[in-house]
Amino acid sequence: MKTTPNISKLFILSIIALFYACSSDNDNNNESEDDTIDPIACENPDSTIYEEKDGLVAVEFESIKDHNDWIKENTTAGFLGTHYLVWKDNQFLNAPGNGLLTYKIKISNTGVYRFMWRSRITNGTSGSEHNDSWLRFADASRFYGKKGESIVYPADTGQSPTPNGSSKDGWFKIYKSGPADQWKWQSSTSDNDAHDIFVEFDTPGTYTMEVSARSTFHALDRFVLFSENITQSDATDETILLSEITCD
Ligand SMILES: [Ca+2]
Repeated sequence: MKTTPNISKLFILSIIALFYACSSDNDNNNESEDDTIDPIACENPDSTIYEEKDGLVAVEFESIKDHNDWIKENTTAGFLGTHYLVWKDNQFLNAPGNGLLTYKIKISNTGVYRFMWRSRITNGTSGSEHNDSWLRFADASRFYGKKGESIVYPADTGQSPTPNGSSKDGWFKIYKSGPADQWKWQSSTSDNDAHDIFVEFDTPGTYTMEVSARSTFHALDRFVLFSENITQSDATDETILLSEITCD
C-alpha cells in the first residue's frame, strides 16, 4: 500500500527532472551556438568595414571572417572580446605577407593616429621571442615610427631612415617587450630603440590595414588607432566601445 504513492511521486519527480534536464540542454546548446555566431553579418567578408568615430578605431582581431591560418583561440586567459588570433605555422622573420589579415578602416576625421595592439607571447618564458608580427598601412598618407624627434619609415618605400632590424616592402616588424606571461598594449618598431607607431590619413575614405605572420606563438587580441584628442589610457580601456562594422 505504501509503495504506490511513492512510485507516483517518483514518476512525477522523474518527469520534472527530465523537463529541467531538457531545458538545461537547450540552454547549453544556445550557449555554444552563441559562441560560434560570427559577429560579422556582411555577405562578402571583403566588404567588412570598421568605422572610425570621434578619432577612435577599436577592433577585436578575431572579428574578421578570414583569419587565414591564424588560430582563433581562447585558452590563454586575460584576452578581450571572445578570442585572440595566434600564429602557429612557420615563422617568417624576413618575409612579410604570409598569413595575411586585412582590416578595412573608414576614416572620417583626418589627421594623425597612433596605432597600438594588445598582444602576448603564448610559448615559453622569454620576453624577446614569439613577441612580434608584421604591420603595414600601404595606402595611408604616412606610416612611420616615432621616438622623440627620431622618425623611422618602413623599408622599400623610398623613405629614410629605416628601423634597426627587420623591415621590408613597406612593412614594420611590431614587437612587445617585458614579461612573456602578460597581455600588453605595446606596439614598437626598431630593435633596441623602441619607436611608437603612427599613421596619417589626409583625406576621408576607406583605408587598408594589413597584419602578417612573423614569429610563431605571437597572439593578437585587439588593436586601436587613436587621434591626439584621445589619451592612450582611454583608447586602451577594455570597456571602450568597439568600432561599428558596416558592409560596403
Ligand atoms: Ca580579442
